[in-house]
Amino acid sequence: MRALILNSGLGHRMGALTAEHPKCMTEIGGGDTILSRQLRLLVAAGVTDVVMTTGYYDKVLVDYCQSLGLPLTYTFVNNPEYAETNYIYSIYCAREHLGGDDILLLHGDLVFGAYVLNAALTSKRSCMTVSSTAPLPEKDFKAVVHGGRIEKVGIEFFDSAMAAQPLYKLLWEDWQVWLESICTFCESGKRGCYAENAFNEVSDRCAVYALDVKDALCAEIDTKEDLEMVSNKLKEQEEKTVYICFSTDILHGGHLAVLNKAAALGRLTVGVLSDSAVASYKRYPLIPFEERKALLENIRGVERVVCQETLSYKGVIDELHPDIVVHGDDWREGFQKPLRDEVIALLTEYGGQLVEFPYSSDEKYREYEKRARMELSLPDMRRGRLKKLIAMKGCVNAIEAHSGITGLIAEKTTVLQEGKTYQFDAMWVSSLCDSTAKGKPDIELVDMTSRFRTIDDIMEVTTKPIIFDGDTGGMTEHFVYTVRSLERMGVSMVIIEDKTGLKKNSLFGTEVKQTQDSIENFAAKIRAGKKAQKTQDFMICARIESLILEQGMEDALTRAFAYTKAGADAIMIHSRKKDPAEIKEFIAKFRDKDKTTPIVLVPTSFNTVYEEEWKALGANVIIYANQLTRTGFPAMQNAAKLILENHRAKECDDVCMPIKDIITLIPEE
Ligand code: SPV
Ligand code: MG
Repeated sequence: MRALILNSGLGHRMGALTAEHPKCMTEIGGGDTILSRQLRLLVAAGVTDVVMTTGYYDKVLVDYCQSLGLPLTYTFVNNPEYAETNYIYSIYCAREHLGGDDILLLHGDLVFGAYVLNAALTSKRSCMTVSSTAPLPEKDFKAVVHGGRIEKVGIEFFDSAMAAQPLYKLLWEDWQVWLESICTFCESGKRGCYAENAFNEVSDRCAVYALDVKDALCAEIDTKEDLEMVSNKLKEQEEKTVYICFSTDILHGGHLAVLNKAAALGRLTVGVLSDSAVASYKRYPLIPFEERKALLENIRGVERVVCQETLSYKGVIDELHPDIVVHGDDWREGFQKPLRDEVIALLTEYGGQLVEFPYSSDEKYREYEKRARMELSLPDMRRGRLKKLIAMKGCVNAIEAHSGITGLIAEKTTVLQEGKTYQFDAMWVSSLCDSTAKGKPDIELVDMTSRFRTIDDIMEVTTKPIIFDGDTGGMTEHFVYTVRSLERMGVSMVIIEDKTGLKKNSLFGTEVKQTQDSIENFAAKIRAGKKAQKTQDFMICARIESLILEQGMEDALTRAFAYTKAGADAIMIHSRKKDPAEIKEFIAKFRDKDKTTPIVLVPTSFNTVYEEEWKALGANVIIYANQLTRTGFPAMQNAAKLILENHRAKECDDVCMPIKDIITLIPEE
C-alpha cells in the first residue's frame, strides 16, 4: 500500500495564509498542519511509502516533510506546469512511481479523522469516501452512486449524487484502469480537467464503491471558513475518550500499532485484564497484572491505565462511558462474539461508537504466543502454577485426565457465560481412571512407572498444572522417590490417602475391607516426603479417609491437624455420602482453627453444591475426579453395540464426532 498525496495546487482561495508555503502546510491547531496530521495518521495506520506531487513552493514542502522526522519513505514528483495544469497532470508526471500496488489517493488539503482513514484502508474493495448526511456542496465534488458503486465524480452532478471527498483506496486492478485513462487524457492534451474526468470514462471497468463516512470528519480546506470549521471539529474530536482493553502479556509491534491507531482517535484509556480474567480465557499470564499495567502506562499516547476485572466490558463502560471503544475485528466470530454484542448494545444506549481494526494474524506474532505456551508447559513453570492459581483465585477446579486426549479436553474446553469465560484450572491424574483406562482394578496394581507414563502423555500436549493421585504413597522409603520424580516432571501436587495394606477405591467405603493407617505412620510419611522435595512449589496433600471408613468427625479433624503439623501443604477430606453435610461440617470445624491450609474436595457423591458455595465455605480445590471416564467408556460401549446390532457402521455415525473436529482438537506441531 502506497499513499499518493497531491500537493501541486496553488491554494489561492486561502489568501495570505498560503502566501509563503503550499496550502497543505496551513496550521490546523494542536501543533499540526494539514500535512503533518495526514502523515502522522498514515504512519499510525502502518503506511510507509508516500508519493507526493509538488508544484508551488516545491522546496519548502520537501524540506518540511523531511523536518517532520516521520518513519516514511518519500518520493517527491514535481509538476513543472502546476500553474497551468490540474492534478491530473501531476499524477501523470508521477505515473512511473504508481504501478503494481494498491494505492491510497488523497488530496493534500483534506483533513480526516483516523476512523475515516481506517475505514478506507480496511475496505476489501476499492472505495471513495462519501457522506450520506452532509448537504450537497455547491462547488465541491459530488459522486453519482448506483448499487453502491461510484459511477461519476465531479462538481456538476446533482442527481442521485452524494457529497464526496477525494480520499480513495484503490486496489491495483482498479487503479491500473484509472491510471491508464489518466495517461490517455494527458497524452491527448487534456491536462486542465480533474483526474476524476478520466475516471468517469472508465468507471464501468473500475469498481470503486462508495464508503459512507456520514458525519465523521473528512473535509477539504479551500477557504478560511473551511479552516475554522475543521479546526473546531478537530478540537472536539481530540476531546473524545477512547477505550481499548488489552489481555496480552506479550506486547509486540502489532499491539503498538493498534495503540497508536487508538490514540489517534482521542484521549486513550487502556484497560488491562486482571490476572484471573486472563487465566480464565487464555492461559496463565506470564507477566503479572501490575507489571503489565506499568508497561502500558509507559507507552506514548496512553493517557491512563485501568483494571478490567472481567472479560465483559460492562463494568468499565458503565463507569467510563467512553465515546469510542476500539477492538480488533477478530471478535466478530467465535467465543468473543457475545462480548462484542454486549459492547455494541451498551454503546448504543448513549451514542458511543465501536471502531474495529483488522486483527494482525502475522505469523511471527502467533509464534510468540506459541513460545509462551511452550514455556508454560516446561516443568519449572508448570509446577508452581497451582499454588499461584490458588492464591489468585481462592478456589480452583480440576478435571480428571488419563491420557493425552483427555488432557487436551481438560486443557481446551471453554464455556462463555454472561460475559465470563470458564475453563478448568488444573488436571487430576486419578488412580481410578488411569487404572480403568488400562482395564485394571484401582488397587495400586498399575505401577508408578506406568502411572508416570500417563503423566508424560498428558504433559506432552498440555500446559495446565497437574495434581497426581498418589494412592497410599506406598512405603515411605518408596514415597520419597515418587516425590522427587513427580517434582522433576513438573507435577504440582501429590495427594496421598491415609490407608494401608491392599488399597481399594474409597467409593466402596466399608463394603470392602480397607485399613486406615495410623496417624504416626502417615505423619512420618508426610514428613519424609516434605524432606525429600527439592523445590518450594511442590505440594503434598494429605487425604483423610476417616469419613469414608466411618471413623467419625473427631477422628477426621484430629488427623487433619496432625497431618498439617507434619508438613502437609493441603488437606483432602473425602466422603461417599450424597449429602454434603459432613463435608461442610468438617470444613467449618477445620477452618475454625486453620484459616490457610488449602482444603481439597472430590465431590463425586456430594455433587449438588456449586463451586461458589464451596469457595465461600472455605474450600480451595474442587476435583471432578472421574467424569470423563464415566462418560467416555459408555459412549464407546454404545458405539460397539450399534455396530454389532446393525452389522455396519452407518447407524453409529450419528453418535460419532466428525473427523474434522478430532483433527482440530489435536494440533499439529
Ligand atoms: C480417584 O479418582 O482415583 C480417587 C478419588 O482417588 S475416588 O475415586 O473418589 O476415591
Ligand atoms: Mg484414587
